[in-house]
Amino acid sequence: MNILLTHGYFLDEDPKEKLIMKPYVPLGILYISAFLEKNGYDNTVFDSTFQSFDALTATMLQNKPDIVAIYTNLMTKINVLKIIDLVKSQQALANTKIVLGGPEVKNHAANFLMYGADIIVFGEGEMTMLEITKAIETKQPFNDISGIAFTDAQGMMITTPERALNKELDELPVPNRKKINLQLYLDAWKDNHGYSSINLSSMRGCPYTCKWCSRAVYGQSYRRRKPSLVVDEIETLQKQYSFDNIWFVDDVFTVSHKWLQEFVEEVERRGVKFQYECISRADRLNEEVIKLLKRSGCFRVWIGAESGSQKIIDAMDRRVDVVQTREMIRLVKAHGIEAGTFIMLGYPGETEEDIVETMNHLKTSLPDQFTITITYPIKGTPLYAEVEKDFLTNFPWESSTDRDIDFKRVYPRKYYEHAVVWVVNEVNAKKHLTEGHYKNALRCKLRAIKHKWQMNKQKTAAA
Ligand code: B12
Ligand code: SF4
Repeated sequence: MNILLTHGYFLDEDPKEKLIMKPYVPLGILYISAFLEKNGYDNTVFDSTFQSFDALTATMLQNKPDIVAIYTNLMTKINVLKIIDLVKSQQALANTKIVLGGPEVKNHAANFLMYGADIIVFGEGEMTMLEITKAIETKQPFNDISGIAFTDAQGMMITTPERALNKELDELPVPNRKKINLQLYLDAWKDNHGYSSINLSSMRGCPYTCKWCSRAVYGQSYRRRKPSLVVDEIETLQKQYSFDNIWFVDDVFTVSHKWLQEFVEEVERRGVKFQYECISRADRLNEEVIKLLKRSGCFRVWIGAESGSQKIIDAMDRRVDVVQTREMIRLVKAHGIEAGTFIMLGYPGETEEDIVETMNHLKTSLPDQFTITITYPIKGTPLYAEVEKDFLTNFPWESSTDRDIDFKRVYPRKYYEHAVVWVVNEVNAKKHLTEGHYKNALRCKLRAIKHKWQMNKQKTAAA
């Protein structure tokens, strides 16, 4: 069987991501690649990140794979559709089966099938992909494979029963990083940021219920690898590559304090030294946990507050206390760990008062890093269901993503776009003042005033 795994992400085509330049390897398909290999199916990974669509076309035409298996997320969807177009337009690829997986496919399965995909995989892909490969190889029907959707001979969409979550993460082989040129990623980091970073997963799923968050792959679950196996993976990576930082892609790294304690003990027992960055929640931190993070090499922890307004945090069903968030940012910094935080603006019901609270929250806690995005609804989330009736846009599915959706908010979207720049500059002005950089502070303040004026204009126009 000739299997080609790819992911439709072309860094060169994304001016925003090119500026950020913090690429990470596509862990999902590397997990699948390793699992197929372990079960006797060699495969090729076309890692598109540093490649072009033309190079992918050439590889496909040369390889003529029996299966092209593509990771699909919200951002790569349009490119994935282009890959489907490619397969469908080439006589040489007439026998290639298109299999899609990843977070974007579950809630758009019918669209992807109608567009030309052969099989849609819901949730975790390792076992499902193996069964699909065997079925294609032996020309068996797909009906007995759980966790998929496909179109039958009559053109009807068939959805098979859900696949149970993989309880034994420890039995999975580690991502097949040897299939890609990881050095390209490390060099991109080093050249642009002065240090390199590598991604690693120690858990799957999240037990929380934030309304805007997509749980299309792992559901509302929590499964964790044995600490010793995670440390094994780190040690192996250290032998194979030279990198400065590890980015744990885990949804909430500190969700289990027991696991963290064991992990730290394992790291110390073996004397492994590394630096890492992870995501947490304020309610899963306390002084003891922060000390554990520090002891094991954590240099930055992201504490997703999402808003400085408790009203909005509650509307998101985020289940954290904004005061506790501020306290944890302070405590993390006091222990010599950098604090990062994620913020969203434009949530349903968010007024200027809420935005001011968010700004004050950031000014008070002064995290080392923060990112602000404008809320958009991802299909399949409770937020999507909540605002669907208020959609202001109706773009064709083939040429848009959920990120393009606008919905009726307290003020127009443009208002929130200016609010993002306003908040960023107000907070940065405060930071510069604190550090004695008065010129920079003044520059930020002037930019903030300009965007506050634009916010007022948008508000008046909408009234
Ligand atoms: C780390 C991360 C990032 C990082 C790094 C991304 C990277 N390249 O690694 C950063 C911070 C850059 C990022 C950015 C964004 N992200 Co992000 N990210 C994640 C996160 C937390 C982990 C991803 C990961 O490595 N998972 C571990 C691997 C093993 O899981 P997996 O990829 O899902 O793979 C499994 C299955 O999906 C399936 N599978 C995957 N591919 C395939 C292919 C086939 C053929 C098959 C059969 C199966 C299959 O099998 C795999 C193994 O079981 C996920 C949430 C999560 N917990 O997964 C969000 C997530 C993927 N991100 C999301 C979003 C929305 C974004 C942004 C758009 C946010 C924004 N800025 O607006 C950007 C887009 C960036 C981009 N250009 O693509 C959403 C995607 C929703 C969607 N419908 O697509 C997620 C699910 C978060 C969420 N819960 O809402 N992200
Ligand atoms: S936002 Fe984070 S804590 Fe909330 S459900 Fe998603 S992964 Fe879990």
